[in-house]
Amino acid sequence: MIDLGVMVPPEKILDTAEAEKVDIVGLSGLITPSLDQMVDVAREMDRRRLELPLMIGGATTSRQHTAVKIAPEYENETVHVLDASRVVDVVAALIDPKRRTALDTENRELQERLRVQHAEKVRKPLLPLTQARANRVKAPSPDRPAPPFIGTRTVEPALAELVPFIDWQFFFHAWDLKGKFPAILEHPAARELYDDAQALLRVILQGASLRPAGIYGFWPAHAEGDDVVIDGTRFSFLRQQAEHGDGRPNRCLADNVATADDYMGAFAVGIHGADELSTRYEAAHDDYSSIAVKALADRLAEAFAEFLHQRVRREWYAPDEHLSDEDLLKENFRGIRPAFGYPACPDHSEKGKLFELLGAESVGLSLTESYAMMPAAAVSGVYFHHPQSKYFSVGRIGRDQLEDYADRKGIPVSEAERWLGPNLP
Ligand code: B12
Repeated sequence: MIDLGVMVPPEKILDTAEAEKVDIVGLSGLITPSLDQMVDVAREMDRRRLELPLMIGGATTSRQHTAVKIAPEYENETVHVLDASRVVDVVAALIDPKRRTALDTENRELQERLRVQHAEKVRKPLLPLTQARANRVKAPSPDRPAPPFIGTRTVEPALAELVPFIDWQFFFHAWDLKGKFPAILEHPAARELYDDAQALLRVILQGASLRPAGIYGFWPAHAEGDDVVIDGTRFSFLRQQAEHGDGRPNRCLADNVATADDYMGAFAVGIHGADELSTRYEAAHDDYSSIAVKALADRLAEAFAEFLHQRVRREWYAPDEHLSDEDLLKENFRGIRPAFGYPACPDHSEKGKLFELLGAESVGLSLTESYAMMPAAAVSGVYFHHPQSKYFSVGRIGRDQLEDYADRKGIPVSEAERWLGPNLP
């Protein structure tokens, strides 16, 4: 297997595939912008008349997306592989001429069914944007607590402070072990992994080889339609347009902020040093620790976001908040911290404004041109204090909202289409 790494341009992937005479090309996508690039790779494979199967995987991909958007661009096998444990079987089939034909037939039938299903879903009418807006969440927050300060502050906790906030359940996901923590530890493989991770964590804590650094802030804010305006920065949000038919509102994150005299917060946190440490283990031929370091750094980044959210709630509006670990994990507290890219605010490109507002570079965080954050173990987002604020999925939006959104952001509709791909038919 030739691992080309992350954020590799299509030309390099395909030039390597041709030069090395590989049997199969595999693409992995973590966040939405990579989905479009997968379509580009498929198109380019078609243009080059390659005959290699194309395999698609990664957290942000799906069978539907592969069937509807990627497979139609490439004449040969385009297979979505749900998880890595299936990959050996799929590859074995793809390099065996007889099994390859059978797999291809089955895969094409499946993808055709998925396209039909998709077409049916898309036919379901949406509410016009004006009507969706009229069905907004109308209850304003009973109070608009003043934040502890206006502007930004850096935050550099000791690693040990973040450890209690680690949600171990997701750590096991990285190894495809699914189950609730701590019950999952009854599984011998999970127990072994957990013990190894604890040992590695001790080494990391002693050597201080990973370094947390973040920045957060609060500003006076007000909502203007589906935008929230802060200090000259306009964050544009999207509104659900599905016709729920059961009295539920059509949610938009901007509804959490009042039209005057309110506040909003923001944050960006990262764990530095994971790539360096992981490369050192790799050089010592210890792939297991190399992967474990990255998985731990990811958990610590998420733990950092939880740690900071708790501090923010206590500083801002819940000084007496003391939650059990369970309530903390279940998020039984006031306020949310949605991150751009999550289903409630799917446009990754809003991170550009967020980083500028926060001055996130000052703590060593940066954005790639497709708005992935560096270092990889990083989380950023906004804070809402509204007691009824909650996470939701925007889902499919109509052409009217797409055009309105592009207009609000001052970008061409074609560009908005690119960022909102998964929310469009
Ligand atoms: C861990 C995680 C993180 C970690 C690590 C991220 C990283 N750099 O790797 C942290 C906490 C840092 C993080 C941050 C963010 N995340 Co995140 N994260 C996840 C999470 C929970 C799991 C992803 C994961 O690593 N799983 C473990 C790996 C091994 O699984 P996997 O990627 O699915 O891959 C498996 C299969 O797909 C398959 N596979 C993968 N690739 C390939 C390739 C081939 C060829 C084949 C055959 C198979 C295959 O094999 C793997 C094993 O079975 C997902 C949600 C979820 N449950 O999937 C969100 C998720 C990926 N994150 C998301 C988002 C939005 C973000 C942020 C942008 C949020 C933010 N604004 O801060 C940032 C971005 C970070 C950055 N650097 O830019 C969204 C992406 C949505 C989207 N459509 O874009 C998700 C889907 C959550 C959600 N539902 O909204 N995240």
